[in-house]
Amino acid sequence: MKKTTQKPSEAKTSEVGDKTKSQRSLAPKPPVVVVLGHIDHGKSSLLQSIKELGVSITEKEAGGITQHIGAYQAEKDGKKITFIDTPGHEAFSAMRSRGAKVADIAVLVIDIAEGIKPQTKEAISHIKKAKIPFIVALNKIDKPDANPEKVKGELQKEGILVEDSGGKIPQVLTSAKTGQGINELLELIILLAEMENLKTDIQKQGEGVVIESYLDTQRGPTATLILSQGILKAGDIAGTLTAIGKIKILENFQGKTVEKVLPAEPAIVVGFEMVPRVGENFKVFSDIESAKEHLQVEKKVPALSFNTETEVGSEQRILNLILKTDVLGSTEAIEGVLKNLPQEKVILRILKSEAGEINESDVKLAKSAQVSNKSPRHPTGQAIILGFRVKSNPAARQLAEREKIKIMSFEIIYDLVEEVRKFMERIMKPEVIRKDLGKLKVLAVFLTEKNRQIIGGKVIEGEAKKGAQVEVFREEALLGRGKLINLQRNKKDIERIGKREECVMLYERDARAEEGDVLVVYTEERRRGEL
Ligand SMILES: Nc1nc2c(ncn2[C@@H]2O[C@H](COP(=O)(O)OP(=O)(O)OP(=O)(O)O)[C@@H](O)[C@H]2O)c(=O)[nH]1
Ligand SMILES: [Mg+2]
Repeated sequence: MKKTTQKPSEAKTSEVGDKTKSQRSLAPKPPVVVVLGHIDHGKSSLLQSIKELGVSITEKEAGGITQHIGAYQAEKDGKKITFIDTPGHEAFSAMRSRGAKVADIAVLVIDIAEGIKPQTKEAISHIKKAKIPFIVALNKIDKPDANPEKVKGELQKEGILVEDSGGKIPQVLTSAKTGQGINELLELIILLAEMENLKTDIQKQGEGVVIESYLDTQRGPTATLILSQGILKAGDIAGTLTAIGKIKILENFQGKTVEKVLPAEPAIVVGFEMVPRVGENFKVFSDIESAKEHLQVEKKVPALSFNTETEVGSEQRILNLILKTDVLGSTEAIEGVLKNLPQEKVILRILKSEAGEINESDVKLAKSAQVSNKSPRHPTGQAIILGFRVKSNPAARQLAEREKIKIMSFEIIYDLVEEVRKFMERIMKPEVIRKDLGKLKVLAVFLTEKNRQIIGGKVIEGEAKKGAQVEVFREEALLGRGKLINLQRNKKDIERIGKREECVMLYERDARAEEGDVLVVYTEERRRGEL
């Protein structure tokens, strides 16, 4: 790898301006490495193969799909590296972008048999925006159809010249399956980190980013933080723009209680009074008052829910949703995909979306939405509760059963979105397709009851069919509509009758037909619409 890969090192170290004061406390900082790439290209598997470094990195994932940012620390030859695993599913763009923002270095993982895919391109743009150096890992080199040259060509089209093609971006051929290239990848990361000369000031006020957060039912608001400078200790007061609190529990990424964490060490923190938002910066404050001030001064945070006040057209229906997820990152990702579902015919209205298990108040909210929203435009008042990787507590389940509120739980984001789509289609107004069959002239009316008539008629155009709809016209004017309940010819029931034939009809109607009227016969087919 050539030295030119380097970018100015100050950009990622803490502060440049007050060097003289802080130079003495500058300490080397382990690199934070974000692993990015298209879904299933092997990001988590690569991290899994790094576990020889003494750390088990991947947890069990639903369907083998990463739906979280996972932060882990590994060690190679006594040097620490922090890895951030990101999901490759298209829904998690925000997580990928955030991952790139907090990292010093990126690893772009590409399945060498598949080549560049949409989320590979997206990852490239996040890396470029974050202006961080990166390494291309051409993964799955063990596959028989691996074609490094083709992928390098594709990379070139994206403006990425790897070293093998005479460029400056280091690349490595890897296989998470055989372990090939893993050591080389780690060495490249360490080399790149050394060239970056990553330094941090640990005497400064602790500062960093919230990379994940959720509400733990037992422990309360819980967040995963990564420090960029300073030290974070148990008992410290920490604050973001939306949440403050005293750190009651401080754990490392393995869930072990620790006294303090240093920059680049992922920390799990319990003690915030509210769940902080993912992606927010946090700071350590000397006292709760200054943390509160920070909270009040910059409290401009965009609301999470959407479509709460949408204008509803008469042809549109509404589906009310309550979304409960494991972590706020998931909430954000799911809202993102739901927003992208076509909503011309059915509007999604998210009444509430938050991290935490499904409880009774969610069911009550769903119930009240059903009752208060019932209207011709919203005939069912439908409100459903969607759980993503969370449980519903027993009381909530019982109440939901009693109140007939649907709770659905999912482990995989695709499944959730598909189910919502199906639900939307189910409550959509069906499309009515009219097919004109023919015309009949009324020759005689034999019997007239309250809303039925027995009529004799002749087909003057097309045909008529038992069960078909009719419109009654008198001198071009539409009088009303009805239905052909029965058809008879020569006193025998028949199914249909053709042109110029005569028949006797049992007609059920809202308009009384007379001799000389014309009946237009048609059928209506109701089709479940598509979004
Ligand atoms: N043959 C082969 N298969 C691999 C390799 N790396 C990963 N896989 C397989 O590819 C599939 C996806 O791997 P993951 O590690 O879950 O991919 P990912 O990029 O983390 O996927 P997301 O997190 O969902 O974006 C799994 O079935 C792995 O076993 C490799 O080097 N060689
Ligand atoms: Mg993964």
